Amino acid sequence: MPITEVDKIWMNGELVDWHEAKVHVLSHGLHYGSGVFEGIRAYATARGPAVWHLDAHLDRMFASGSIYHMELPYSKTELIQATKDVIRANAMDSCYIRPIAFRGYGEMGVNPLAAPVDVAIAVWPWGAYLGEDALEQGARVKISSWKRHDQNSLPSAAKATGGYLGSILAKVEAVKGGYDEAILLNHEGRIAEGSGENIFVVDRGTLVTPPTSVGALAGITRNAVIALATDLGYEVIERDLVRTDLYLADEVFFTGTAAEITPIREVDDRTIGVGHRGPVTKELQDAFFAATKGDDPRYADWLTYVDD
Ligand code: PPE
Repeated sequence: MPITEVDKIWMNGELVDWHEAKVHVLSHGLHYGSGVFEGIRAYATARGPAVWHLDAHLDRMFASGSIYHMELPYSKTELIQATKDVIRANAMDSCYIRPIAFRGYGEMGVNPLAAPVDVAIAVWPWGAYLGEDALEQGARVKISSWKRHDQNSLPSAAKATGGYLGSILAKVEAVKGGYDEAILLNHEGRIAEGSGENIFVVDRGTLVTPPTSVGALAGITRNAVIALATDLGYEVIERDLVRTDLYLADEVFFTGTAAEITPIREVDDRTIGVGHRGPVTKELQDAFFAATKGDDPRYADWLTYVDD
């Protein structure tokens, strides 16, 4: 998806012009994938833009850094402020937010410990991840021939840049095969997640999602959907799933910051349920978008208002 350029990017403590937010070609992170990042969204509300689960996203970014011995040179409070500053500087009503911390320029060789840690936060408008259509009609997905990396190769608790090479292999295979998205199994054949989303199935009124131990990212949208569904009276369970559990489900959907809640209408050329967004997925989308817009006071804590 092409990036829509805006004016400023927050980089190492300053707001710099979009085209000046540059790094050296010998940056450690470029060569070895030594970076951690987040994807966050801010939504338009009656009180101006509000960032969805900012705290949880920044906590995960610090956790990702600590797994890789990467201490971020800013506090959480400073990064909250920086996020608000960059949204304000670009006059965004709603946007996608991409904080990244990576090993910068100054050292070569695999050992990153002496390389500086650079931090940037960019924002831009980002529409529906798998296309506007998919939010209603559902996406067509394929189980990938590429497996989700093992917990003891690349831990899924860290949202690290290098880990996305596996997602890239799976995504390109899916897209070249004419599908919208890939689902990765782990090495035991359990459903792990999409290339950039968690996955849920609806099985006779119960929501089922794989536990993170299968190698899925502990998605923040996943947690929000579990809470919303529970509040709507659904039972939600974490249980291992195999590919036929998807084929036979009443509904299947992805969750993610970029993907939000995207229904899946086909898996491996098999129609799921009614063949488009099912009623439970719709109910969850409605609850989700009401909360993101600040229309549901029960979830007021999940929003950080930029102009407070
Ligand atoms: N699994 C993976 C592999 C993943 O990348 C994401 C987010 C999720 C699950 C869902 O996590 P959460 O956003 O916390 O609910 N993927 C981000 C990056 C997508 C991209 O193409 O870049 C995102 O959605 O922002």
